[in-house]
Amino acid sequence: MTIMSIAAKAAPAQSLSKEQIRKHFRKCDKDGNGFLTKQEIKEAFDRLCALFPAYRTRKAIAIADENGDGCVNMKDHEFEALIDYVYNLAYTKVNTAKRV
Ligand SMILES: [Ca+2]
Ligand SMILES: [Ca+2]
Repeated sequence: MTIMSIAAKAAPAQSLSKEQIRKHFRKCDKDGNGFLTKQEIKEAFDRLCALFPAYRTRKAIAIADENGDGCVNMKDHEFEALIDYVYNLAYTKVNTAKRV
């Protein structure tokens, strides 16, 4: 038995795919301006049921915001850096009902 199959058995909940995460963050661009602000990203983490959404938001911006404007540009690779970061955290669900 490989390590991967043991890990899969121990964690029955499937983590979100990159495509699911992308969709989720696109939805969180509330004003549709193509940039995710700190507030929009925090809401996205809230909906992923993150334990420390404010901390995650700071980290995500530190990693993804290459030009330092405080937002993640969804039209260039800042967005992909954000998706990679979130993907590696292996969230398993998006809470669409919760009001934040
Ligand atoms: Ca926006
Ligand atoms: Ca930026």
